[in-house]
Amino acid sequence: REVDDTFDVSACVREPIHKLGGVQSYGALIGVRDGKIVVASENAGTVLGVPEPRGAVTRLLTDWQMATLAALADADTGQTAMMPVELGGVGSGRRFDVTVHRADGLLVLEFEPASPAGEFASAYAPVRQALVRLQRAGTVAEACQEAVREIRAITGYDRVVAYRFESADGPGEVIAEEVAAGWEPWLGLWFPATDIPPQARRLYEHNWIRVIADVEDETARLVPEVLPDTGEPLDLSMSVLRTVSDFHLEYLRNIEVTSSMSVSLLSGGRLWGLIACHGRARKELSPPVRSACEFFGVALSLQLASLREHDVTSARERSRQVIAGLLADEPLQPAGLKDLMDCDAVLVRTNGDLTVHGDGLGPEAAAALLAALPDTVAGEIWSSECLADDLADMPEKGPAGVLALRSGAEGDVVVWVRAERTVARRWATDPSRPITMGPHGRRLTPRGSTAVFLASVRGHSMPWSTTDLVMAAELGRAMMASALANARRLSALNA
Ligand code: BLA
Repeated sequence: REVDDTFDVSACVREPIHKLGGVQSYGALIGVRDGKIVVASENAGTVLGVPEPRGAVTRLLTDWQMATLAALADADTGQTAMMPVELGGVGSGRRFDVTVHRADGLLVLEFEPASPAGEFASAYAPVRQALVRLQRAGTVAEACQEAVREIRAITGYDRVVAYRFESADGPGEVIAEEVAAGWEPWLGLWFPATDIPPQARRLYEHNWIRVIADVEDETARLVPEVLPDTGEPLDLSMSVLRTVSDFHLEYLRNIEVTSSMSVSLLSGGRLWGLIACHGRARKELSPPVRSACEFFGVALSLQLASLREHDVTSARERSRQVIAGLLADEPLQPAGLKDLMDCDAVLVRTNGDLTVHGDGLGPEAAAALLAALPDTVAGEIWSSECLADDLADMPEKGPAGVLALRSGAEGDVVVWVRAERTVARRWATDPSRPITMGPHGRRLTPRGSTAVFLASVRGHSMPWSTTDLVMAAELGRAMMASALANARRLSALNA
């Protein structure tokens, strides 16, 4: 008898992963308001080595320590604030690394076993050297490769990959990897969008690092379960010990991973990708090493931004020369426009006349496509690599991608089109099938390389590159300038 083992992904998307009401049990959390402990993880007494921490926080920490921690929480450095602390009152002499932030009007303190003295310095030195190497990287791939090598060296995880999203909520590709011998290589593999639900992606834009020490850990629940004033569990968005979604734990078990860490890579405040790390054994990263990784993620994000900037500048320089040659011919030659970038056809409409140059698009289909494109102002470009997703009234048999430049007033337009891409992607799992139970639970496992699933990308063209977009924008600028110059010449003649 067939068992229906398919799984409803919408459950995932709705899960409030920032309010699961618990922390990983290797550390303890307390939340303080007006000097009183309002909430604590059930293991706080055990971890801190004191009787149930309730009531006044001064029984644990001195006023001076609390003031310093509060100042740290408010310092707004953009990174996790942490300091070594020796307990003052009961439990005097016990040492912890305390990470601090504010949430729901509470000062939230997270205690982890003190890291060995000097660990910060020893984690920081290699990071400084790695930053220099990172800055020398000339491409995104090189920078990511340097980053995964470095993060693996400072943490010792078995697998470290750089994972880049195709779009904010889309699937992604492993673009760099450092992996222990005997682990299956993931470089070049695509993973479906559902592997990381949208609310997790939003969370990772604010909290840049998460460590899962042990997938078999028993969560330490927060007491009380809900805060009296909000009626909801404490918001753990910025917590470092936050307990993890069961769905994700099952995913990790299915790929035979016990510990993990991921660091956000951001571009303009949006999640661009992740450095994802996996370990076969349990692993608690000490706060100094965790901070070093977080810092490295920020540095890599900045380097990626500067590389993109550099790509844009050099594309702009190259395009100016090509475009100057193109505009020397009057009127503009469609063949020349088509050669500007890799495409299947180009449509040009000037003064109401439509020319199609290239393959795969008849005059009627071309006119239907132009009618469906959104209105933009002259000089502006609009692009899509999946018209079926991006256009409300997508004509029946159109191309998959377009790059449109409104080249003047009166509906003048240049449109480059691309057909559906034929290059297949290598998926770690069949993206078109429903999610089913893996050996340990509800998740298809990304399996061995023999099981890699090749699928063409339905409805998508090859993406438009930065160079393509810059080329079109520069052309728009040059055409406007030359139109303006012509108009001036005409009015001078008429005068
Ligand atoms: C979280 N999923 C994650 C995270 C990663 C992935 C990196 C971040 C947490 C972490 O650091 O471990 C997925 N890991 C990957 C991918 C690669 C990798 C794609 O190494 C490829 C290189 N996951 C599912 C399904 C659901 C799901 C079907 O596959 C929903 C039912 C949920 N994934 C899910 C949730 C989280 C998550 C809820 C958030 C976990 C948390 O932060 O609490």
